[in-house]
Amino acid sequence: MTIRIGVIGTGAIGADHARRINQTLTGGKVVAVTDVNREQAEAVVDRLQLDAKVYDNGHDLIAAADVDAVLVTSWGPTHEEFVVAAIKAGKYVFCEKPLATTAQGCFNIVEAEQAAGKRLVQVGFMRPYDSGYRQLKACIDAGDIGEPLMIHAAHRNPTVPERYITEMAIHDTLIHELDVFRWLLNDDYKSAQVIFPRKTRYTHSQLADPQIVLLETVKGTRIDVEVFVNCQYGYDIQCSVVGEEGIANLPEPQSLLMRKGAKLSNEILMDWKDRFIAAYDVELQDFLDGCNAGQMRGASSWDGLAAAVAADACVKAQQTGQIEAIEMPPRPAFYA
Ligand code: NAI
Ligand code: NAD
Ligand code: ISE
Repeated sequence: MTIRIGVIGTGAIGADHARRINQTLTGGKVVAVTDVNREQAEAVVDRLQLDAKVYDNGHDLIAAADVDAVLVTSWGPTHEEFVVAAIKAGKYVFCEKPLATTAQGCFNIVEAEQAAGKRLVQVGFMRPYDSGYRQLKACIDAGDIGEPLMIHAAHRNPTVPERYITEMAIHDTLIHELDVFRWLLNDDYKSAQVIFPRKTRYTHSQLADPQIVLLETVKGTRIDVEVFVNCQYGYDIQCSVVGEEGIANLPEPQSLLMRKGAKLSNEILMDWKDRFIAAYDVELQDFLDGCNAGQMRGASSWDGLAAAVAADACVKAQQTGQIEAIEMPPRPAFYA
């Protein structure tokens, strides 16, 4: 069956996901779009030649009888409202990260989903679908480097838009690490601390950049993550897991090794769309297949909540300068 999809938010990733659903993946078709900037939604319909109706707002799109499932790709602070509405309408919903910008927002979603009696939500954490991270996890799970003791990681963007502010380094950017390390280590977090190095001149007064986040897991693994979102030189994701018997590094994306002008060089990608292109494809195909099978897979609302609980503690740690505790509530059987 072809799943008829409605897309809320036709910005960078909304448009990219609409493209992949209609042109790359199987089993789905975009039939409805909406954006607070209506002209942009119309331009995306035009550019991608979508046979899709443009709705005035997300709620009308969710209610539309010919929309089977919803993609929430609007700005983070709008996610909770649309995800809860989709759940109440009994529709499957793929929500880009973060599920909500606070743990409370995620709690509200988890409660709505449990009241609906069935998993309806997949969160857009695509890294567990990336082949590099899958290799890393397979290596850890096989015990190839012994128990993981430390992780050194970096999440670097060349630049970010002006509206990106200090706390977004956590709930918009670090949120990927907060998700993927739980999955990689099969562990939860215990505490967080945030350290602010000297500021880059490429930032502005509302954004402390770079930041270093120090995490401790329940099992005692220590993690340091550099979040640097105006690094200029590229989109660069690094992850090095130090174990008892060896070190496993996230593979670099494949790129041409070039000899030219007395230099030996590899290209570094500039855009997350390219860095994780294959992972987004597999992730969204999994969502479409899940809609068809009547069973959601991938990251659940509970995973979204777990990342948000850790993110709240990191935001608090940004403000206090202290080590902040991370306390996960017990996992309901619904999400076992
Ligand atoms: P963007 O700013 O390019 O697009 C967001 C769009 O949502 C804009 O067109 C805006 O007009 C629209 N919008 C905002 N509020 C709305 C509302 N109430 N109703 C309808 N439309 C609304 O941002 P971008 O980069 O596409 O990010 C969108 C979401 O996707 C964010 O949650 C972001 O965190 C996530 N994202 C995830 C990535 C990943 O790697 N998984 C990569 C990039 C973004
Ligand atoms: P799985 O599908 O049984 O999931 C394992 C557990 O991990 C579940 O409890 C789930 O809640 C949790 N989980 C899933 N996504 C998470 C996330 N983002 N953060 C934290 N926890 C998360 O086991 P699996 O085989 O590891 O598959 C994970 C996902 O990857 C599945 O959705 C699967 O369809 C997909 N997958 C992709 C590929 C690929 O080649 N890309 C291969 C196999 C599986
Ligand atoms: C963006 O929303 C993403 O999710 C990207 O993967 C991340 O690198 C970036 O910092 C976010 O703003």
